[in-house]
Amino acid sequence: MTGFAANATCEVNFDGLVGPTHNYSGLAHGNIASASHRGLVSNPREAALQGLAKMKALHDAGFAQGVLPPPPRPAIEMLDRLGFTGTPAAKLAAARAADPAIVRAISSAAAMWTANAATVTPSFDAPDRRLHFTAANLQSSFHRAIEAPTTAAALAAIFADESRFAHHPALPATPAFSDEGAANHTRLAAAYDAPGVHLFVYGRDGLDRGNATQPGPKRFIARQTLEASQAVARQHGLGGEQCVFARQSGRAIDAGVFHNDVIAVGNGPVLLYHETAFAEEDAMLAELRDKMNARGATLCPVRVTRQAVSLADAVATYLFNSQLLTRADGKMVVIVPAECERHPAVAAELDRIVAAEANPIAEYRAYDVKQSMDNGGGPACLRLRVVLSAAERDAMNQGVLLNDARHAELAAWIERHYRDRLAIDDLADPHLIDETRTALDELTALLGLGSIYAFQQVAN
Ligand code: SUG
Repeated sequence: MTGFAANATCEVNFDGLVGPTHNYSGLAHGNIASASHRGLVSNPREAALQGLAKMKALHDAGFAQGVLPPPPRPAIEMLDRLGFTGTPAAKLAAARAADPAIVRAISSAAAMWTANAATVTPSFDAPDRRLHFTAANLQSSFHRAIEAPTTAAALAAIFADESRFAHHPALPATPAFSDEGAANHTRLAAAYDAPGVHLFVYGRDGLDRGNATQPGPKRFIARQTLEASQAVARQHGLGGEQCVFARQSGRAIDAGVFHNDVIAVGNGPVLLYHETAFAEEDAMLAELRDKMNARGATLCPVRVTRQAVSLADAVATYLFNSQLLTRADGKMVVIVPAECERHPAVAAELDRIVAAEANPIAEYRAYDVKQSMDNGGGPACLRLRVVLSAAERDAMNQGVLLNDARHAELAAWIERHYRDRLAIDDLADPHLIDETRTALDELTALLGLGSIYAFQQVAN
């Protein structure tokens, strides 16, 4: 069953399939969960099954669900660029001897958080009526910067028809254009097939003009720059009347809000956010409201105060890293991490939001994605939203759309190939190279993607 009419424009959530090397290396900057779980033994099989169970539950509830494949890890081709030579196993051994931190970085399964994979503009809003993608450069950390080329290749293979889908190059991978993708971008509109206003949230200026006015974060770096957000909007052909660029509050970043989707989520005309999210809340709301009004939409802000949920509790439970989805009856359901249900203040706030008449949120559902949560990735991090018309859904690769049969195949594939424990020292195990390559070779066949990985094209 589907919650949308077959000919309707709808949002498809593309969740990242958790890769076989999911681990707790504590690599992520400004991400408190990642830092505090550093060194723990992970369970990649459980992580992948938890993610797949969420996808299946949403599919069963009538929401269109897609899946994005993980990149090969360890990323052996990166070792070539760093001067290591020999067979793949020899390169891995040499990297371990030279610097185990390199092995940890090239083994990260962080691509599972596909909210950071790309920024996507629906065709409805683009002047050329094509759907636009920009893979994020993720330049603020080495373990994530290496995702961009594989992400771009996967998106190009899935959305191949150039008359409908436009793929832009990732922005220059330098601090001035630091881009972390859709985690800092929200489209607000009356409906999926109504004109949208794009809220781009950034943490700092990328280029120094000598006139910085806002206090930035002091403890952690801001990962998204204004210049990056503006460049993505330009690539996609979005005009000034379609965009709002708003600065994150430095205080939120310092409290562990490394992406705006840790503190705000939007869907349709609804923006659910914590009062500490933005540097200039009132000005942001006024601009958003005006631009939405001009495009026939009425903003519905749902504000959570510090009294109701402290900033620390919002970060610890990932209340805002939730998926806000439109049900078939037009009401919304909010998909939250299981941690929210167990937290009395957060659960009470969810009850209040659901009961309030002033917003269309009518229900919340909690899912267990703990393996991902412990690295700082909740339900919203795990998915890339793509608004697709019926014709675009028909034109894309069908193999990555979840259905009962594909779910069963993926679950069996995970059971066949994934380990149930992975310690940091295991990342240098040369068997992981062949294990993951064999698994991903099968996966690309299963999803009908062809050869999208470098190792499938050349021996390396
Ligand atoms: O970039 N964690 C990710 C979590 C990303 C969450 N995404 C969104 N909020 N949209 C990050 O901080 C930890 C990986 C490690 O240690 O291997 C990590 O990269």
